[in-house]
Amino acid sequence: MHDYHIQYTDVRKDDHLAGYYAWMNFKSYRKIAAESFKPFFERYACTGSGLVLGTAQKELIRAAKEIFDINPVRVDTACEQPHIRLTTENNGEAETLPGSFAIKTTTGAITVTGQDESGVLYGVFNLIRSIGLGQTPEQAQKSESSKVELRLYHHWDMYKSGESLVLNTGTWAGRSIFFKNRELVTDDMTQIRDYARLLASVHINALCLNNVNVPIREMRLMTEEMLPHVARIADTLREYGVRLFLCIHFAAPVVLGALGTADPLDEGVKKWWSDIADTIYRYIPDFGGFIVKADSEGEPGPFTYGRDHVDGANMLAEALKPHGGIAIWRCFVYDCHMDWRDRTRDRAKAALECFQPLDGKFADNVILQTQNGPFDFQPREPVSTVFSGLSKTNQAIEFQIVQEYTGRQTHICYLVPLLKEALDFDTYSKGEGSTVASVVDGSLYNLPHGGITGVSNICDDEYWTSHPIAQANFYGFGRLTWNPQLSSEEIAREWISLTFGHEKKIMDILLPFMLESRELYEGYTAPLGIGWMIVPEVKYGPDVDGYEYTPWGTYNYADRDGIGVDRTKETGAGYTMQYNSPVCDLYNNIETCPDELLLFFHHVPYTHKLHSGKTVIQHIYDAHFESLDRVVQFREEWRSLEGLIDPHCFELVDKRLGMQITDATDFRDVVNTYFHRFSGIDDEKGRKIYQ
Ligand code: GCV
Repeated sequence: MHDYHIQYTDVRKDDHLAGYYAWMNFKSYRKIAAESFKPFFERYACTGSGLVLGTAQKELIRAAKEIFDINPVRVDTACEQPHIRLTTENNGEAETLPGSFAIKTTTGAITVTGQDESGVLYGVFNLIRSIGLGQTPEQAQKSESSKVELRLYHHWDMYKSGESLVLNTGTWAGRSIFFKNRELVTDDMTQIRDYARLLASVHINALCLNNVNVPIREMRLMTEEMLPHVARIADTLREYGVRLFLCIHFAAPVVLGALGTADPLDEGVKKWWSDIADTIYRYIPDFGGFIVKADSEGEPGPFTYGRDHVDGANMLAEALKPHGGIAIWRCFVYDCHMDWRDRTRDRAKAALECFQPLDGKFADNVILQTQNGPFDFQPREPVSTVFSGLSKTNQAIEFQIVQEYTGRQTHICYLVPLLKEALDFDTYSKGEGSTVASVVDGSLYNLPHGGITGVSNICDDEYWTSHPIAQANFYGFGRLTWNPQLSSEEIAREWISLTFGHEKKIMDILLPFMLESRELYEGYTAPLGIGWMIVPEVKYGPDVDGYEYTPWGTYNYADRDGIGVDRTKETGAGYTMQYNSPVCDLYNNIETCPDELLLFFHHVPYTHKLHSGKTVIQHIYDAHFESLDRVVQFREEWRSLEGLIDPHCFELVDKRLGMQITDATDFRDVVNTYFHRFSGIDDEKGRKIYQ
């Protein structure tokens, strides 16, 4: 059997190629930089002081040197010669939301005004990005702010990272940058600082260090034993305005504290957590807070003590409150011991059923964090109904940027279109226009907190993300957290230009493929919203029945006549009814249900006609053949870029495309043969389907 475990890339720290600096390789901007910027970069002035403002100056100086070969001189603000002026004195130039900035160009100065120090840093990064995009000082002018308060990248990293990367033992991207040789990094912070720089460049302002599943060693991150080390990481992130969060284990008072209980209403337990919070804030004064996976997939939670999620979350929130911290409570709560024989129960319904009755009861420093879809980061899922069903609780959306289920950093799968679909989705909670973006930024219901979080795809390799093109997912995630209105194409264009330069041929070849790539991955893996046709545990490689008779609740119910899960009101599990009108009817009605989600909501015969005009079975065959063919074609196109792309990157991508083709061929043949055997229906185009 093919080995579907993670394929590492080399770690070549000696060789700081463009890959390491990613889209922030200022030297590569030289070719395109407008000369008219040069006089401004001769001098700079800065009003105010502080750690992050210091970073903003360093980045400005670095850009001057690396792009223009200039060592800028510091001047005072009265300077009459051209200069760049950084200031936190915001007299209406910038908005007032944290991180807001404005860039204004006059003949004498380019002024970067920040509402706060982070605002100045973001403004500087925007100014430099404009240079990398070939804009002029006039075109660089802008004023930006973000309604999304929490923009968090979540490292599902563990001590065991790099040892054995199967379920729950590491990051799905590769080796951790924080835990090396089974220890937390405590000495040289260079790589972490370089990483913080990338985070801030796309305005991510928070990072969680450890996996949501928290074994005992990770539990100790919040204790005196480990906090001095954790604080060093927090100190480094702080230079770039990034706050640190930690995942906690709900039963820590029992495991670490030797209390007999972790009951959230027990006074001893409350005090234990409050002491923990006090200790953390002594080491990390701007600590962001806790992220909690409770009563989920075997992780303990309040249910053990007959309490509910409100009791659990509010107890932690109370401990954090005096310090300004937040408790992020995950809604990934479902029964993972389901019986495939029992069709009355549906995992998709679990999160809303669990949390809707609790709406309005959470403390105001609790955020409920829900995955974009009701299952678990499949290449295609409808948007979770939790965003449609709560109105009195702070909410965040959780995306998976690491490609656990979308090609394991081996396939090119540009995820921004998937993210956009979820953020743009109209919940109709307050009538038309009630988008998920407006739910999670708190604006729809005027709630104090909200956020967009992503499971990080960062690992310890020369490109940070194993696959060089997967950097676009990191970049795109950050750009969208700051501004959910940006388009997938806009973001891809920026990333390609900043990473590969301005050669038209690169854009012409790479851009269309990136924009198609998620649908291609979907095309040769699982059809029409069904998901889960993968090898369990490794979550990669074809296995149509891999999850079919498991307790995970992730079934396709394929038989000789048809496929799909009936989630309708009339004859199925009724998940469609968790959506607001008119979405519930759209999905419930087989006539109006969009093709790409048909099998998520309906069980249909293989001969059912899609809106596309194809039958379901023909769609399955076509999608598997054509998606693979497109990847093969793209590899040829990529090869025509030789000489235009850094040779090492060129080869690495080429090699990974080879792996993508091999694995997509496996998917094509296994999935097509499976359904051909079941349905007995031939491909109308007569292509090879193995028997
Ligand atoms: C970190 C799924 C994933 C796990 C993940 C879990 C979660 O089960 O496979 O890797 O755990 O979801 O999101 O909590």
